[in-house]
Amino acid sequence: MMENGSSREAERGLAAAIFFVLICAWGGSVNAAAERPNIVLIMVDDMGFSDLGCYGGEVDTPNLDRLASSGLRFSQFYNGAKCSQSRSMLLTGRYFTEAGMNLSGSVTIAEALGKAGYTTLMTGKWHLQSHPVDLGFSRYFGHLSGATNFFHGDNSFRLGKETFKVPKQGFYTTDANTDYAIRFLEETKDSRKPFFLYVAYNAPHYPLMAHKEDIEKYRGRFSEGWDVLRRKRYKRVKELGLLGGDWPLTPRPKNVPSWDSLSEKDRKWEAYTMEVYAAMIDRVDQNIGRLMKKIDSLGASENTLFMFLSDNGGCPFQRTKTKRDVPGHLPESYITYHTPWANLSNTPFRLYKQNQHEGGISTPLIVHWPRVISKGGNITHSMGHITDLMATCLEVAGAKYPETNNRGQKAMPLRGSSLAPIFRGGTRQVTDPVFFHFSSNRAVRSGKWKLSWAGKGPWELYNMDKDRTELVDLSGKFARRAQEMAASWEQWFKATSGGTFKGKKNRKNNKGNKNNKKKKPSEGE
Ligand SMILES: [Ca+2]
Repeated sequence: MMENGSSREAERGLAAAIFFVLICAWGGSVNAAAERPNIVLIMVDDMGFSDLGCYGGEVDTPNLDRLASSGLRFSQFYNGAKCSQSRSMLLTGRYFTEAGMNLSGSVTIAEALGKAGYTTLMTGKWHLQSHPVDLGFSRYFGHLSGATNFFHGDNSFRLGKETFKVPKQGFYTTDANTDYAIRFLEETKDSRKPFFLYVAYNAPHYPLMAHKEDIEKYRGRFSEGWDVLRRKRYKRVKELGLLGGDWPLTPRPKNVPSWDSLSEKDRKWEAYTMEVYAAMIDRVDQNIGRLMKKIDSLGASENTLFMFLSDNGGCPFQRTKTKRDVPGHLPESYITYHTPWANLSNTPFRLYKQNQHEGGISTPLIVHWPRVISKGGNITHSMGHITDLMATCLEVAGAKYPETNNRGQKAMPLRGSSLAPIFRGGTRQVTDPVFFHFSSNRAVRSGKWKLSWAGKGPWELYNMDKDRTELVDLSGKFARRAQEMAASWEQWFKATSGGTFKGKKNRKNNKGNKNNKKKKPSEGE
C-alpha cells in the first residue's frame, strides 16, 4: 500500500511538474514575444563618480540605493566628459565626432524604438540642435538650453514644440521634469505599447539652486572639509567593492588649498556650496522615488529596465555670479561649487568634467530590471561606454537599427554594443579600443591600457588593472605601446571627424563632423 500510495503520489507529482513546465514554456514564449520591457533612462548633469550613497558619497539617495541593492552597479562605465557630447552619444550610439550636435546621419533611440512600436517620451535638458519631437520623441517637456535657472527657467522651455511659459511661483525644474514624466505615463498608459522614457535632469549642474528644506538637511554635513571627506569617501568606495583593484587615492591637486588653510568665513561658504549641491542630488533621488512609484502603480515595475547615469564628472569651473550672501534657495542666486569639491565628487579619480582622465569620464551606472536581474546588489567591473546604451535598448526591445532616420538620412554604423549579456549575469564582446575626446583633452582605452592626454599634454600611459587612478605614467617604459595607441587615436579622430587634431582649436570639431552646421552654443556646458 505504501508503495502504491507513494507511486500514485509520484505520478501526480510528475504530471504536475510536466504541466508546470509546459505552462512556463508557453508563458515564457508569450512573454518574450508580447511583453517587451519598458525602458527608463535617467541621466543627471555634472555629478561625479562617487556622490551617490550607493557609490560611497555623503548624499542621501535612498531610492537609488534601493534600485542598486536590487539591481546592478557598474564600476567602470564611461560617459563623454561633457554635456552635449554625452547626450549625442547616448541618443545615437555613435561617437560625438560623428553624430555632433545635430545628430546628422544618426538614428536616435527614440526613432528606433518608435519604429518598433514603443511610446517614446522625454523630459528635461536637450542641449543639442533640432528638437526632441523632430528626432523621435512623441512627447517632450523640458528646456533646450544647457543650463537654466531652476526656479524661473528660461525662454527655451517647451511642452511638445510649443513654448512653455514657466510659472513665476512654485516651479522647480527637477520636480517639473518628473511631473511631466508622470503625466506622460498616465496619458499613454492605455496604448498597450511598451514605453521608452528618457529623463535628463539638469541637476546638479550650476547654478546651484535647491529647495530650502533640502538644503537645511545638509547643514554641517560637509564641515569637515574636502581633505577629510575625500579620505573617508575613498574608504567607503573601497568597502563597497567599487574598486576593481588596490589603487591609491589621488593626492590633493596643487591648485586645491588645504581645508585647514582657509579662514573660518571661507570654510563656511565653501561648505554651504556643497550643501546646496547635495540638496540638488537629494531632490533628484526623491523624484526618482516618485517616478518609480508611478511605474509601480501601472503594474509595470517588474518588466521595466531602469538605467541611471551622469553625463560627466564633477565640474571644476568657478562661476559664481552673485554675492555669497544670496542663498541657493532663491531664484536670484547664482552660485557654483568649484575645483576642490569637484575633486571630492570624482573620488578616487583625477581631473574633472571635460578631461578624459577617469575623473571626467567615470560615471555611476545603476541598472534595475527585476525580470532579468534576479540577484540584486552585485557590482560588475565590466567596462562600458555611453555609446553602448543604444545597442542595449535595441537588443532588449527586439528592435532593429533602422536603415534611415526620421529625416530620411541614411543611418551610419553604430559604435557601441549591448550591455544586456552583463545584465543577465554573463559577459559580452566589448568594443575595443574605445576613444575619447573633448577640446584639447583626449584618451584611448584598449583592454587594460589607457592613454590619456590633458590640456597641452603630453600623452600618459596607464595600466588600468593596477592603476585606475592614473598615478604611474608608463609612457616612457612602454614607449612603443604609447606610440601605437597615440597613432590609433589620430587615425580614429581623422576618420570620424574629418579633421586633424589641433588642440583647443578642435572645439569647432566638437560641433561634430564638417558637414554639421555651426550654431551659437547655449549657456551651460
Ligand atoms: Ca554636464
